[in-house]
Amino acid sequence: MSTQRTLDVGPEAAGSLDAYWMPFTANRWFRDHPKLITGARGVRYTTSDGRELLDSAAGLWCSNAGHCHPHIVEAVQRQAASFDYAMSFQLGHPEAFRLAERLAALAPDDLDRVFFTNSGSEAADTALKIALAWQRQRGEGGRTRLVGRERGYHGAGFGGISVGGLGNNRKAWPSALLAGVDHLPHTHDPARMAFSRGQPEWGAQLADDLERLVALHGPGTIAAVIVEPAAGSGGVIVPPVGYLQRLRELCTEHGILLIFDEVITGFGRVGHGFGAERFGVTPDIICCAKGLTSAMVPMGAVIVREEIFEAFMTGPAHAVELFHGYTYSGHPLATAAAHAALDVYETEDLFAQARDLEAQFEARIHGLKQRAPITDIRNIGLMGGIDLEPDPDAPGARGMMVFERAFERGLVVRTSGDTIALSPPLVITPRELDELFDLLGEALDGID
Ligand code: PXG
Ligand code: PLP
Repeated sequence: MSTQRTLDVGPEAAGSLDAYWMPFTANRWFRDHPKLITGARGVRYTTSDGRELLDSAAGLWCSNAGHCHPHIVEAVQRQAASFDYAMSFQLGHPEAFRLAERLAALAPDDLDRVFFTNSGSEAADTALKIALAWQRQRGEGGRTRLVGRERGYHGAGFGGISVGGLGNNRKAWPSALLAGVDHLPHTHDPARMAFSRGQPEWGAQLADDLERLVALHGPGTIAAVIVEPAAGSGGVIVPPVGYLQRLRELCTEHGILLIFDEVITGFGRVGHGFGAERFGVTPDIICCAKGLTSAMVPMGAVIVREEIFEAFMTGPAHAVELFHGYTYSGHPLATAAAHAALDVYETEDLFAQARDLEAQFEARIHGLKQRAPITDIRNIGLMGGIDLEPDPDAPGARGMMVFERAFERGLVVRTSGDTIALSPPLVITPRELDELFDLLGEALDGID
């Protein structure tokens, strides 16, 4: 057994860092360079040693209303004191029905039926299961194939990693990936679109690859295509002008369901309720999570077209129509948090605020170009990606260095390999946004 590491996290507690196996983390590095957060408010964290940090990532793309928003805190406290939980199968509670209605109203067109989950991963798996089951239900049981996209992220479940397109997330489980999955090409071509602002002009035709897959496997074989309208984890990949429209046309033409995974792009991240609205394309199914509760309590949701729901409403009335669900689907605490987060988005007009901040965000992120060896910068709404040129001898090292240097200067940035992803809380002020980019610029200055 290795030497136990201990850490003083304040007068009230001293603990060991050994038992917790951290998610998507360099665990040994963390034990040697621990960074513990003990408080959060608005756009800032406090650390165990009493420092303040500006949060450029809204948690992990999720604390859209800012941390510990008083309205959401109060709603959750009140809920916890009055009604914790009731059986979620065959019993319901009124607020979950009301929340489903609010989400249906936020989603485009006839995406009017809502299935609750506890995370984005569960939302992605749920959407894929509904898509496959729906095709059977309507007599298209031959449609068993699923199509994702390179560099896509749809969570960490077996379904999500199968349609996902991040090699690191798949390579340890080659035998466990779903059969019958193909991937469209990703849309990031630095040779043609480096440093583009907003949507790149080039690349709509990359959607045509779906026709190749239809031809290859034959008509009537593909159940659904799942994409993030703008990819987040894969490095903030902004859809080329016309790309999502083309994908929509092809899916409609070939009887394929189009699933938008809006776990990141939902709830104001691109200046609208959903990316579907921002990009003017209506999918058949939307997955969401994260900003749904502004990360106060975990929750995800899958919003489907009325027609999809209706196709399941056959057979005897007493029979379960879809054998799927979670103990905590529509959990009362998460439901209360989601209502309160939606209240805040409405009363503080945060989606419009994100739109208003987009020009400043765009100008400042592209202003970083000369600060370090940077090969590309991309932005849409309040999400942005910066690619550092990898050190040929140590890929990922520059990214880690920026993370550490920013942290020392009072800024938390999300880095993944040599890509920096920015997604500040929507409540950030213009002055705080300047502070964020000033600090990031300083962190980048030392990189060569
Ligand atoms: N779909 C998408 C599009 C996501 O971005 C998930 C599904 C999974 O959600 P859960 O709640 O199961 O994590 C996500 C989550 C990062 C990062 O820094 C991104 C996510 C999660 C953690 C880190 O890129 N996205
Ligand atoms: N594993 C076991 C043994 C269970 O009993 C259950 C739920 O009853 C689950 C997993 C699934 O848990 P959840 O519904 O919280 O996803």
